Amino acid sequence: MRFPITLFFILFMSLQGFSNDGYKLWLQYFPIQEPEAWQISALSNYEVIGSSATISILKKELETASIGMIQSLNPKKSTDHSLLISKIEDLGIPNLPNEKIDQLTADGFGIFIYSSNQLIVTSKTDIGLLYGTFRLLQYIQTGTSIPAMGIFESPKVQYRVLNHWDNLDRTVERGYAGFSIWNWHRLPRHIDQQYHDYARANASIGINGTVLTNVNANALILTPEYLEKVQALADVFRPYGIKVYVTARFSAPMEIGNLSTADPLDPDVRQWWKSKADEIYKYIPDFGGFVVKADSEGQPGPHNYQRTQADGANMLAEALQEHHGIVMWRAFVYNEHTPDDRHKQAYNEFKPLDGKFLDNVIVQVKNGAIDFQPREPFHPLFGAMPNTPLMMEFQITQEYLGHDTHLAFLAPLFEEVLNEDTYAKGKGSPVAKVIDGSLHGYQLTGMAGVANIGTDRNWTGHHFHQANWFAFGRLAWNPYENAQTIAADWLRLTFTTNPTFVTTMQEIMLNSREMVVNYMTPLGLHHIMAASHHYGPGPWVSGGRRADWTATYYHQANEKSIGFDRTTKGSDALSQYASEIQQQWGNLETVPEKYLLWFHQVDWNQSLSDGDNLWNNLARQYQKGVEEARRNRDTWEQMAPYIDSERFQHIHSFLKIQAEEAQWWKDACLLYFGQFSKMPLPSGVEPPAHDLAYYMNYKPQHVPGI
Ligand code: BDP
Repeated sequence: MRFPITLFFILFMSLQGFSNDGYKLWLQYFPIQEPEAWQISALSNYEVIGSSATISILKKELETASIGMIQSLNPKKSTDHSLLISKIEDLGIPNLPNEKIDQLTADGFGIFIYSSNQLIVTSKTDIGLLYGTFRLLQYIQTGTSIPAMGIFESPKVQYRVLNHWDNLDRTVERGYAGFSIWNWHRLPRHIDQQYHDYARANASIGINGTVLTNVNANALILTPEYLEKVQALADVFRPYGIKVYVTARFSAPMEIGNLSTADPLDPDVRQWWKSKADEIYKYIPDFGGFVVKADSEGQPGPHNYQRTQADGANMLAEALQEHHGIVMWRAFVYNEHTPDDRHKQAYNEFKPLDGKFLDNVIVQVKNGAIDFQPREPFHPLFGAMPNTPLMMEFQITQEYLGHDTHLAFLAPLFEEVLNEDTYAKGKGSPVAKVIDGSLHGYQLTGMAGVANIGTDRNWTGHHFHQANWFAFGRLAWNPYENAQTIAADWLRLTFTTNPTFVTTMQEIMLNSREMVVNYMTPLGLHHIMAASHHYGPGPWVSGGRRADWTATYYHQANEKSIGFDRTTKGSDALSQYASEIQQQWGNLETVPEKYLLWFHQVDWNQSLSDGDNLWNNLARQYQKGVEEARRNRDTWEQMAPYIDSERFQHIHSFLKIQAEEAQWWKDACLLYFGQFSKMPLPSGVEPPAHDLAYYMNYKPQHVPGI
């Protein structure tokens, strides 16, 4: 029976208008207001050649999209199709742009207009076709026309993976959007629809790997009981082009293998890992491999046996090699017994090991030598390891950027880091070229993002944080994409193509990360958040088990000055960068002000580029951040007419929280630092709402994500 289209349309529109919980992410497929002829014909008259689980997913996607976007329930079955989706080998038509098609990698796709009226999506693989179809649907939804020369794209990075810091009890370390979406207890017998939806969302932005478990690993994941569960997830994800990985606990041979050591050079230990790998591949023939956090923050590792990080990584790599698995070995290695600036430790550890890793190891370097701060200079290892493939680890979840309630669009942060010049081969050696492998000719390339996904109905807590998952996927596919385009695309796919809404919110998104820096850690301040849960300000945090987990270690404020001296006069961390950078950042006159207190200890009355002193500058930055957060809240109030009320209300209440917490940060930090500067707040900076003791005594309980 045919559903009356008008009735369907009215029903759809009303759902769209009043209730939308955000579950559909950027795959809303809402009705196109005035569809153009090519959009209608593509969505109503298409043919897909081929059959496989992936092709079935692709066909279903086209159906969902055409019902949603043009309310077409019955695609025409004419022979002269307006849209043809087929692998190259099955296309069977002459005069194709073969040169461009030949250059595509396995995941790549071409979308082009053939003989003036037919749109073709093609690829060498089914996964490439799925990627191409998603891209075409995004073009249709956003009202973007297909350029005359077509679109021919291959991912610039091979391993585009999410890292879930999910524990087996379903808590999520640094996760703020509910519990883990992996319901280990019900697996493998129950396969939740959400696993399919997760894979589909990832495939729509080109993500091709998922690390299911926390870097602070639990060896249980390697036992048969859990491998069955991992297998069930792998089976769901496979047709979406997504491989699974798990974190390998270095001491697993002792914990679940009854060995007395985990020494990477011990033959029994090596054999144990080999057998374990063989066992895993029986469950999951295309298992991706391991991610390892070793010798860091209490995790076991090769240091326990006086071995190097390469010894550890190579042992696992050897076990995976014949199965084509890889090891993503994290460079986030530091410890409290090394009396050196934490900033320097990863470089000191890994630089001497350059070239000593097996071919299936890629070293995963965190964004920033400290820890995912709202702003960090790029990690000095990028550019310093020409003979060892390095991959980027970004943090999508907002451990240090206000958790789930603070709107911070992270594409500008990722972009800033990717664009920084390492000078590894002279000017023009940006981090992006390290990541895509072109600078050093790496054989493996990758980008990891620590996921912000949880059981919240909208996946990410803040609706706008879906944009960070989206942006990560886009930048992992192409690290040269720009934040403006990503923001506009996401807004148009997620909410509406209305230009007033898109332009207004795009601007807010693009400025939002800088705003967070302003009200949290301006001018290069870092690591001044509350201890343990990292929620809210804590510039007074000191003492405890280790200095490099305190705030006072990093800001070094005293009555004369503030900031961490990383020049030759201080910790000399700057010497780990190229000489061009050392010269620029090492000099008070030339260091970009955004990194000022990261690298220098500066007198309170030092005058900055605007002629005013450091204290006044700092205070004004905090105030600016607060004002912007308030302005965003007010601007959002004008957006009500453009979107559904459910998401409008949700976002509104989060923006109110953000404005309040921005003020909390400003008041607490300025009161605290003001004790040292002993200077009054400059004009235009509001006096704090409470005294310092109030903020120091305010201790929120049961903050999630620890
Ligand atoms: C820090 C987190 C901690 C992680 C650690 C890591 O506070 O929860 O375990 O990094 O990346 O950012 O290993």
